Amino acid sequence: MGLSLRELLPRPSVMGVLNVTPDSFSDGGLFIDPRRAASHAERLVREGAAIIDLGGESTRPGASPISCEEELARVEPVLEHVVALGVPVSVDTSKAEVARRALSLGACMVNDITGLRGDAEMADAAARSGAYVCLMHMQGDPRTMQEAPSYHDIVTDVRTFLEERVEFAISRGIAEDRICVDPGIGFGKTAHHNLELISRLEELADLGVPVLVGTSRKSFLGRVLGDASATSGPLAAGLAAAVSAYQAGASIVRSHDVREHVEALRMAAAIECVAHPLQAGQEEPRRSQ
Ligand code: HH2
Repeated sequence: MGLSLRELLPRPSVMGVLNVTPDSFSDGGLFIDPRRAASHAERLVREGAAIIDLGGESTRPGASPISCEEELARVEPVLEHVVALGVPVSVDTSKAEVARRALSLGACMVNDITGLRGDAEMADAAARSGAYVCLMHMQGDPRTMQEAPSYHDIVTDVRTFLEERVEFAISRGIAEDRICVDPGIGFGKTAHHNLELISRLEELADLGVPVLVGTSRKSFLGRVLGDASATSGPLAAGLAAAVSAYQAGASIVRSHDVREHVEALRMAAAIECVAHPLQAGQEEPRRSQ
């Protein structure tokens, strides 16, 4: 049984990003060395990360996929150090074999940017080990997703997709209280799509499972600020986006800059507590059955 995801990661929680890749869009190459990765993980925990998201494959726009062996060779040497810190660990992967191995070494969550569509064995791998699962929306795949993203209505389309993915996950044996959903900021979306998703996030929060949002350092932040060719965005803009997402119902914020996000979200939570004392600490509305 164990804790529900809401108990493990109460709103608001910060998920600290640890990319052990040579080519991630904002921190590629920094933590390839397992000792540097382990000490960065320690720092993220000190700064208040409630969970560490360990990723061995970049999903930046234009990224090409890597093999399972390559991904495991990056993730495995770091995983045991991070698990030893005593903080929950999520593995950012869409490969069932990587997820299985990481879960067997102590990770407790699978963060799958394909929403369990990338590998037919992923749902089973997560269900068998009782893992927590993050189901993310992405239009297309990282190689081509930013070429011409198009939606009928971005929020309705993403909501319909996530609702279907939650049903799918439950049908494959993953407990509803172990699932969170993510609109996939920057994954097959224009800057305007991302802004609209954040501004109407309540429409996803009412699916009844926690919503995770990752705006940290993403290029739309730089683009909104006027740099049309930005490939990443500044911290202050990311914090504003994260706080807006929280105010619209997000529970978990995925970030590279943990201390700043923890401080900003604590402040936003303190204000919410004063504004809505009766709702403070209450569960979000349940999904209608
Ligand atoms: N964003 C990235 C990677 N994984 N997972 C979820 N659930 N939500 C996100 O928004 C998300 C994610 C991209 O950021 P990063 O890991 O820093 O970059 P890269 O994919 O280049 O390693």
